[in-house]
Amino acid sequence: MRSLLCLTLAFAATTAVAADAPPPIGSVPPDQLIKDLDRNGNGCLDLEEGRNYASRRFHILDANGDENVDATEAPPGPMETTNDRPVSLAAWQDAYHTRFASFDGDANSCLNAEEITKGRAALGTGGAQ
Ligand SMILES: [Ca+2]
Ligand SMILES: [Ca+2]
Ligand SMILES: [Ca+2]
Repeated sequence: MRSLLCLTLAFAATTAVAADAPPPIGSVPPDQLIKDLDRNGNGCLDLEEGRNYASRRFHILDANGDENVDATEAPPGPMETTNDRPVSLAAWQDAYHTRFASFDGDANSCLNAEEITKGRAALGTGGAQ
């Protein structure tokens, strides 16, 4: 958690979002992501492990508690899973699920560092974000 906290602080310093919000899941290095979020210790990021992180971040970003994250609470950015604003928790999670499935090359509902790296690279070349 220590390095994730450092990332959080670095992110907060460069943006206007809530200071205690964790960084977008897409901005955390793959090895770090698995190290920090692998609760069941199977060495990869399960759908639920990543979704819990994304959901927790949503609630922290939702400063006014209206169950939507708007552009003032979290401006769209290159590392965000979805740039839709305002976005509901359900839409936020749906975007995460879609992203997860596109990364999960062997369809075992768990992402290893290689799948995350490849998935992010594919997004970069595909121009999706
Ligand atoms: Ca896991
Ligand atoms: Ca809100
Ligand atoms: Ca997999």
